[in-house]
Amino acid sequence: EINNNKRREVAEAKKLVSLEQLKFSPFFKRKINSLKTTLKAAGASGIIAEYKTKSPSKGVINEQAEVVEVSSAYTAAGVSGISILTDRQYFGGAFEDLAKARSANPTTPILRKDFMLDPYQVYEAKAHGADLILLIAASLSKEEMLELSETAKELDLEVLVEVHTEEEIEKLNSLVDIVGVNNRNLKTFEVDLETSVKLGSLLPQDMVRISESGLSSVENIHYLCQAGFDGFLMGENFMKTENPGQACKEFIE
Ligand code: IGP
Repeated sequence: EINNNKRREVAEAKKLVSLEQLKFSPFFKRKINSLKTTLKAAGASGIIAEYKTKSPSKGVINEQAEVVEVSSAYTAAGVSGISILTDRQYFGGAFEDLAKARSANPTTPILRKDFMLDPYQVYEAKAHGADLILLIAASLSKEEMLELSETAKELDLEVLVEVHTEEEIEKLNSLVDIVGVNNRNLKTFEVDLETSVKLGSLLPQDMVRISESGLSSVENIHYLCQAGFDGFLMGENFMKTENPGQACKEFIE
């Protein structure tokens, strides 16, 4: 259902803005900030902090947090990367949020978090200042994942693939930069950190890996770090507070 809605949304967007027009964005000329590099840097916090104002599992999370303020505070707190939701329907996101976060944080790796299914969306990501895109293995075929990865590489973007089951690992390709294990079952919304531990052990040894969703304590991070994870994607734990940037700062300290 999400995919069908997205297809419709992309078809509408294509009518309004052509690929050629997207290429005129000044963000097309910038050099990307590599999340893979910041995650592997000595002393990296590994925290990838997310900006999202609502979600299907929680409804409204935060109504007043402003993207420039929050993303700048995330950077100041020492995150390794930032994730910005651009999906409006389910997560209350917007392209403007991505572009604003980019302008406010010129050197922080930024992920466009959305449901990608068409190469056009990879151009959109680039045009609004993203450094990497997310491909959700559960909703794409191996062929689609390869095509979207190729487009990302043509535009010098990094590729993060999200997996939740063992079978989905088969869909990885050689262009993938980072694998994210989603601890949240997207059907039941249940979270289980053991998903990360289990799938992490099945990933290629040298693959940069992050654990996503349901992380709320320093103990969670230490546990996953010991299981070999390089990064930790956290949204709600920060966004549910009145001051997400401050919450992130205190967490990293
Ligand atoms: C963040 P949490 O539980 O910290 O808010 O989760 C992130 O992992 C979650 O937003 C997410 C997501 C996604 C959102 C993971 N995969 C795919 C949209 C689409």
